[in-house]
Amino acid sequence: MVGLSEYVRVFTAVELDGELRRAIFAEGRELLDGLGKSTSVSEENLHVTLKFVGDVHRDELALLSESVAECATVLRPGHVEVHGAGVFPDYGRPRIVWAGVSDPEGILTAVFERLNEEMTVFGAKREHRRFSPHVTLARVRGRFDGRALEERIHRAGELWFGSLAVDAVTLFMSELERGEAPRYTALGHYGAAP
Ligand code: 3AM
Repeated sequence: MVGLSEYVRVFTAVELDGELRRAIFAEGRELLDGLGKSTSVSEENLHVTLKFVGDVHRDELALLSESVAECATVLRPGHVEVHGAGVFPDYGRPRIVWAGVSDPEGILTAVFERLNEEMTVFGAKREHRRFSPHVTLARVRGRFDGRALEERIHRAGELWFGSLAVDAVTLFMSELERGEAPRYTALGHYGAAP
């Protein structure tokens, strides 16, 4: 059983195309340059999380995939816009630096709401906060000048990254290795009902 755990850490997300990832990553580097301790999400790992599920037993993966597929049937294919940047929870003590995702038609929110209900069957915590779609650029780790970041974001004006075609939900496995970037592997893609 070397390296094989019975449990896998999984989450659902919308993938970004390569061009968007490149643009977002490059801008993120500029925004964060010299501001202090943060860990940037690698270019290949950039995504829009829908619902974090957590550790699920391998034996449950087939059922979980079916459930994600069922949730994805509420997806109305369309576009969302990736623009702007900000932090969670606030510039005074930022923890997450993000690129914004606007979803005026609520296509991501609709799927999130289904997943938020259905994933509780697999041990996920129901999220009570309003869903705020975003692309995490970096996690702040220590001394970091949040006010300087606020100023930079303000000065940058309206950062525009691009339009994202949403037509599927991806179930990702996340493998965490101490001191290394998490490794995300797509276990399945689930599209809208035809
Ligand atoms: O893409 P973002 O950064 O919004 O923060 C984690 C990341 O979201 C989140 O799941 C995504 C993939 O790792 N995440 C990790 N642990 C979590 C937890 N215990 C979590 N979200 C909620 N609860």
